[in-house]
Amino acid sequence: GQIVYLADYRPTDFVLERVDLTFELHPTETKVDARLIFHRRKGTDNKAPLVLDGDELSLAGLLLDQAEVPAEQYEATAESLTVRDLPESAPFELTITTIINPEANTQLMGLYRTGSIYCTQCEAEGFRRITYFPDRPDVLAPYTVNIIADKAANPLLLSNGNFLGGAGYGEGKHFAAWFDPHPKPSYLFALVAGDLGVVEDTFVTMSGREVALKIYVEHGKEPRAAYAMDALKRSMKWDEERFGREYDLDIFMIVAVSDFNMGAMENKGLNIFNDKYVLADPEIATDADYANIEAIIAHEYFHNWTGNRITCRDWFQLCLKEGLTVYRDHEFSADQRSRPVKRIAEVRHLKSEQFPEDGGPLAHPVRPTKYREINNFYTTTVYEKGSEVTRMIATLLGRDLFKKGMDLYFDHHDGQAVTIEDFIKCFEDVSCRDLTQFSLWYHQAGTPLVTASGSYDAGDKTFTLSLEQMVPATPGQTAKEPMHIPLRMALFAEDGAVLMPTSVTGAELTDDVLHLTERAQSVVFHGIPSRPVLSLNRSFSTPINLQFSQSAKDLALIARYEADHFARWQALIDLGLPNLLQAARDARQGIPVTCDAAFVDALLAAANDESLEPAFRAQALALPSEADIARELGGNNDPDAIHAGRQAILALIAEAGKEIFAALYDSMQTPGPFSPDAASAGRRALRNAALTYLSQSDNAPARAKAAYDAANNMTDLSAALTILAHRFPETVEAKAALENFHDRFAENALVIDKWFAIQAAIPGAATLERIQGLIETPLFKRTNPNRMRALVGTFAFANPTGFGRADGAGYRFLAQEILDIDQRNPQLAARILTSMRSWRLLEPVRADHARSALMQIERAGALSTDVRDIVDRILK
Ligand code: B3K
Ligand code: ZN
Repeated sequence: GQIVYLADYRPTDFVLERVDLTFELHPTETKVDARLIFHRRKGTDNKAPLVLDGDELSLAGLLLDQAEVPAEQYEATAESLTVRDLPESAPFELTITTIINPEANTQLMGLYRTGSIYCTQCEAEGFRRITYFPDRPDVLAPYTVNIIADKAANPLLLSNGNFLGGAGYGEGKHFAAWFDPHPKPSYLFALVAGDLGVVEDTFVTMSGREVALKIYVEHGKEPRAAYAMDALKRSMKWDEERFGREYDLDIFMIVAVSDFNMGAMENKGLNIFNDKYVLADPEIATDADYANIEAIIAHEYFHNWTGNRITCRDWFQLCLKEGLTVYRDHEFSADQRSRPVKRIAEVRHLKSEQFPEDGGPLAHPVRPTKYREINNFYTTTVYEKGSEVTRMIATLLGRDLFKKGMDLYFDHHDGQAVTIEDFIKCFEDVSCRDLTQFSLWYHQAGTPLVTASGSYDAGDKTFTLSLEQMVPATPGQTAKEPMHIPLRMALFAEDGAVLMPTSVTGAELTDDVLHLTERAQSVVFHGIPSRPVLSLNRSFSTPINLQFSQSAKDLALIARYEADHFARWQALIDLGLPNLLQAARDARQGIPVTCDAAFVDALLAAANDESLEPAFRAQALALPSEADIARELGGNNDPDAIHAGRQAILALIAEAGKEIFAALYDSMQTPGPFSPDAASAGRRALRNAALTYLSQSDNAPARAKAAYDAANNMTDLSAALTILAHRFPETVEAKAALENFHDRFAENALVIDKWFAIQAAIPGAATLERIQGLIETPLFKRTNPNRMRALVGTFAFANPTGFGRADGAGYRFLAQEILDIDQRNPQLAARILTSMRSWRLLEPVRADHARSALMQIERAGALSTDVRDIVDRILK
């Protein structure tokens, strides 16, 4: 685990011209012949040896221009292959033979087995587990891939690019050849072999080319791939219309597998997916699953241009492809569904995942400058904050110039491996705006805190807004520079009308975007006839913490009149949050919890407002989570008090809104056959939110049980089960429903994951024992990442009272699990361990327990680099 620094980047000494791979597949002894054609890069040292990367490899043969290489000319270890005395200018061909064991590959990086399928995962550094190679993203070449395998077991032989041909190969074997003409880095290589079913379709591109679309899934599950196929076609169309991007091969394939370390992978022409993000039908998938499938299918498809055609020069530039591609998939979903509701969901996610990362020991810039394990940098900062930064560029430039900048980027850098600086320059070139200060968003970690206060002068008819910004210190970065912060805003009169200033001094205002660029700025709005109500950071135009005290009256006005529905939702949250924080404090002191009527009234008004879409009303009713409240409280936190306080507020709202919720529960039915569209999903979300409140005021499981019995789709079924299990875990109703769910779906791994996850999230200290019991059940599979995330991951990430029980047993349990998982799958272990990142915000007794558990991990002998890196940083 050496530290890698951005500053050390230099191009390779050798240029790779072509790659020709031959795989003879075997479960435990797969033979790989890699024929690589190189030439020495002009202007580099004529004597430099060629050094290739490896990981757990052993060399079985080495030829230079078809001749055996003498032992003294090379050196091979598990981690590298060094070849000396290579031609000074002529191209040469190196043939490297390795024998690898897919069955033994439990890391799920490189070539591995999932069930009886062979599949690969190469990003970031998995290709070096297949053969010795210059395994870095700035080495691009066209690939030919030949696959030889037993025909009966592997009728399907797939790789990147276009199919060249196939034939029998004797002894019950066959082979297939693929050619990918688009030069690509090794991390985009993929191979799949096995026996799978397929769903087929076609897409005609904007220039009239027909592309074959294929989604491969387990036999018998083909109908469950229909929604993914539909999402794929919509994505292809959208990318043509919105970004002018056309697909570039004759075939686009997606393969769904059950064992996968993350969501999906954008390999050129051959995306490999966690089957959780492909398979759906009303019986097994929730509305959230459908939305995730749509977003991830789109995301991986969009990578074809943002990531594959134009890739990263080095892994420090990861946000170049990830931040941009998340931005693109967010925009896609916003166009396909409701834009404000999508924005609300994004901001909820950003605040609950990225803000804690940015405010804790794992904080790092969107474009980091050093890493010990690159797999630990596939973070919500790189992805989601990276997307927000891209969104801000679009906000600063406006839609047209942003489009121009993107076009220039595609034009200028197609086929290249580039940097964030290259990306930013395209937008500077088209807009003539200097983005130097703006670039700090890529380089400075930490969530900026903006403090705002306003004052109205009736005599002058001016409204003065004082703004201050502060970027908190983060690991390795103590002093920060002021950032360029684009704040969308509007001023409203008492009657909800928009007030337009006659002029503005003290800051640039373009349309509704106010540019905060100094540490402190005083902005004067002239010609304001009456005291305005300020709506600041509309649409969450910038990812900041905003400190701005507004009266409940002003917030209620925004919640009622803002044209920007995101801002309405934010106003409701701002009304509610102080109540939730006070409730947590009161619960801790044993004081009865109360709640402002202004908040309850505004919330119920929104819930009952038929002019608003149901999905929005459901978002309003979903209070900030316990983790959100903990973050806002900021330290010395007691998860039990936070839970009790929040429950008390829920009960007060439930009581006040009884009639409204009962009426909503009846009126929000979705008659007719199930449809996963956004409007129907919104009705279900609102109805299930109403059910949650009704069960609270009933304080009895009957209604949820009836809902469980009546449910005809997974959204309603799992919502009812969640209420039963979380609110009434010890009742016969809950127990029967859990058992029923288990028996009904025992054959369906993705649904059983929900069964595990719902139980892992049951609040309270008793859940740990339940989990220990679940681990012993036959359905628990330690080797399956989805199952581990469902049980152990959900417990650690989404159960503050259970995981954080006062005696520290939850943390000790996690430490044991991490050490165990790490033996097989370091990436998974490291990811789940990040659930401990906010341990310093706990009250002293729990914090002590958490620290001891972390130290137990740190002291363990053979830790992977992945876990070592995370535990060291969390403890620092
Ligand atoms: N690029 C992959 C993630 C790879 C993670 C490697 N540890 C999926 C995606 O972001 O689309
Ligand atoms: Zn991605």
